[in-house]
Amino acid sequence: MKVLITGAGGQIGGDLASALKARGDQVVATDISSKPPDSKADAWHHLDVTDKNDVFAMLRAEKPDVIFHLAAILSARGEEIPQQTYMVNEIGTYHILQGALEMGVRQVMFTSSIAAFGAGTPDPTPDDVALWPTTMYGVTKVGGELLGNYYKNRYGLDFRGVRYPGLISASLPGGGTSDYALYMYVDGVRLGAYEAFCKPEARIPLMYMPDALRALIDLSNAPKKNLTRSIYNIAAFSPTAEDIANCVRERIPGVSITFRADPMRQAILDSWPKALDDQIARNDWGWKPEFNLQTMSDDLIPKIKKLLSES
Ligand code: VAH
Repeated sequence: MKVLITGAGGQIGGDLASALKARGDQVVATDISSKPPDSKADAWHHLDVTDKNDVFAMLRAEKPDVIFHLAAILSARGEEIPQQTYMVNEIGTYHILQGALEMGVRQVMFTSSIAAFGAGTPDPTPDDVALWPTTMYGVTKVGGELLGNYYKNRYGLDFRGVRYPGLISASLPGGGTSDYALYMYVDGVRLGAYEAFCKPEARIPLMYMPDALRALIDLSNAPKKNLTRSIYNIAAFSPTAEDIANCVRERIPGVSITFRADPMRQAILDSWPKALDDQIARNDWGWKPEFNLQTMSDDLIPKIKKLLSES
């Protein structure tokens, strides 16, 4: 099967390309950035999703069976450039959906986020609550969910997606508010110290990248008749920032992890759910995480050491 990834240069994209290659797909990676040296994709093309002609020409030329649409500016960076974030995230998603429809792409996979939720949701937060995000990133994720669902209901496009927690992987952080968690590991290894931009008690849903990739691929493969909705909550664990710091301290002797909350980013974290109810994903397509905070930490730290030794 031929798959096309947008935003392939981001945190998810590189690992997703490797996972799709491993299952035998032909992988066309696209991004506004240049191909990373370790990319496993079969092809890499420059693609600006805000340029409709660019998107349509790419889809016409490549004719993918499935698009994994990852291209987005994340929450914290998005608050610095909200108008550009709208163009990339919202208008870019419209171009992908309309292009998929016109070029006969079989399926579009969409990566939404816990950022689609606003403050005051139930704990744990179910799939269907009022969505009042406080970030432009969150607004565009809600918009993408609703637009994709429209294309599914109006035109029959096979549109599916997950609401990702904060994702943690052996990669360098990229403008996300959930990156305080990843920085604890990366700077803990790199510098032996990290001052987190959140409070010790900050708590949001988090997930290890191998679980995140498996969720997206399993949902893509799930029989359509089993699915009761387009977009699904998926969850793994919801530790406090202090819990994560203790995990790192147990594994990196002498590491210093301290806290100095940045009001803007702490406010974003406070607006997100503390935990998700993902029972519908478990019922519809058998979702179940395999990593918890401890097993993730055991697997992640050696991978970060290898990543930093090679950079
Ligand atoms: C962000 N990593 O921080 C992303 C994610 C749940 C947060 O969507 O913006």
